[in-house]
Amino acid sequence: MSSFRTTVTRAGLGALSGLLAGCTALAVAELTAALVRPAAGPVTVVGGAVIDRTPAAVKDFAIRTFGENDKLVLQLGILVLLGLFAITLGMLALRYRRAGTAGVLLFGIIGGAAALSRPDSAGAADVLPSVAGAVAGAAVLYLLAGKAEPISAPNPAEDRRGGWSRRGFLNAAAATAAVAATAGALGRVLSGERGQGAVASRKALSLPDPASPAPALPAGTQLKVDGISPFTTPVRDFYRVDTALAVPMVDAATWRLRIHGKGVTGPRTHTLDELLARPLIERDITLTCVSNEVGGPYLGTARWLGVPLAELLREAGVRPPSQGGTADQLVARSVDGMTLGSPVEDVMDGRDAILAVGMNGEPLPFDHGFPVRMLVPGLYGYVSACKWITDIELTTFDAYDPYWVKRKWARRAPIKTQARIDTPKPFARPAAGPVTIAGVAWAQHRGITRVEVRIDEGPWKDADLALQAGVDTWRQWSYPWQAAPGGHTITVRATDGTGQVQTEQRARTIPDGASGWHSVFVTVP
Ligand SMILES: Nc1nc2c(c(=O)[nH]1)N[C@H]1C(S)=C(S)[C@@H](COP(=O)(O)O)O[C@H]1N2
Ligand SMILES: [Mo]
Repeated sequence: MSSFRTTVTRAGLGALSGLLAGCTALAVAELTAALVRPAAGPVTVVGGAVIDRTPAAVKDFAIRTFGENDKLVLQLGILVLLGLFAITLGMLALRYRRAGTAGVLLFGIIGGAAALSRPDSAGAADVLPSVAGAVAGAAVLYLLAGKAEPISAPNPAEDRRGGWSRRGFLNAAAATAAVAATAGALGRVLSGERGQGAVASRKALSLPDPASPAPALPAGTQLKVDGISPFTTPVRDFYRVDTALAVPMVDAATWRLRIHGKGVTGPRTHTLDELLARPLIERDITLTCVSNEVGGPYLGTARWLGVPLAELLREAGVRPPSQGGTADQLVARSVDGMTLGSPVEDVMDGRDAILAVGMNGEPLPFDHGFPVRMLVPGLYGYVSACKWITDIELTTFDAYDPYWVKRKWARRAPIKTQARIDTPKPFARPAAGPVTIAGVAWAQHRGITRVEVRIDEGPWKDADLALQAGVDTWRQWSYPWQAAPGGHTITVRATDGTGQVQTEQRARTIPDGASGWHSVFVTVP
């Protein structure tokens, strides 16, 4: 009985020691990261390494299942796993003090290796947080495991429960918890301060007026239908897709963009002020993610303000392949090491490829790439829309595969023609009688010329089209339906500016974007 209780108590002590050691390790690591390199926190680097090694299909599943919470789920998963390992090591340490302690150090090595494997790794400095954390965690575990040893000296009964010194252990545990909490809080404050410079630089930024403003949207671009996506997506509703576990906080004052590589006769480095001093253009452009399923949410339209990219390239001596240029791929690189490759021909063919500084009238939000991101109308985001851009290298498709291409996504990915039903929602129960079916259709840089709706297996009927703002944006549509009682399948398809009807052929998002018709099932009671 008593020996059973002793066993349980000792297991609990081990678990507690392990958890405290784990918390200390994490807190010290995050504090060190805040001091030397915020991007090298252990959860960030391990999470980043996991993201980079996740097979495309699993990543696709994660985006589908957890949506924009995918990163939160990953981070929580890492913390839970770490917690379980810490508990195990703690219990091990009570029996084998050295082995348990060494286990904690092993985690430091894993964290350090993960940090070094990051594309934006700055080398040795990135290893420091994990190593410092592991050493602190190991020390704590060694200490606590010692305190939880059975003590042999005779002692007053109140000081002994099941053979261990209760007071000694509890004091040490409390001290450890206090140290971990302080280190963690300090790390928080420091990394918060790090971002302050970037936040201040964004606040101080006043966007110049565009030399070429976007035309005012004609009233007919926006249909008056409840439940339809607004033509311009508010920033707070704009989808976000990226691999950044910690959103890069870039200070506009120190930001630079370098343009170099094959066929560049005059390599350049631009500051933000230099870009802002140039004539800016303002354009409505619909951005779409290649991970968007048929009917999915990963697209949005914003009014972007920025520098025409082709002009910058021409000034640097770049020519498109059709004019004898030797580079056919433009690789954009972000401050966090992401690489995205676009065809030079597309960027320079006269379309509004831009380095954007503004989104819907405000400086780019940090989530969407502050201070500067790239956009190329007509191409999926992963081959064009580099956020937090800092480097443009001219190269060839033969010579270099950017991040997603290394992971089996297509080298070239023009956006596929798609239509989406926004209302009614799937499994809605609209009353019999007039029901307005409505949504958006997109085929960026080709435009939308027709949208058709089909009820059940009936004939295709033309939907009413909103005015087309331009070939680079989506177009709203609506269809007046007389709903009869029963279950109905509503299907939609679009035709693009080249006369091509949207294919019925179902394709997965991998490797170059989903295709097929969107349909919604509703029940009319
Ligand atoms: N630096 C960086 N830029 C990036 C990405 C990224 O992971 N890192 N993701 C790309 C992808 S896949 C898309 S769809 C768009 C999404 O832009 P948004 O988050 O502003 O909507 O950004 C692109 N630019
Ligand atoms: Mo994307």
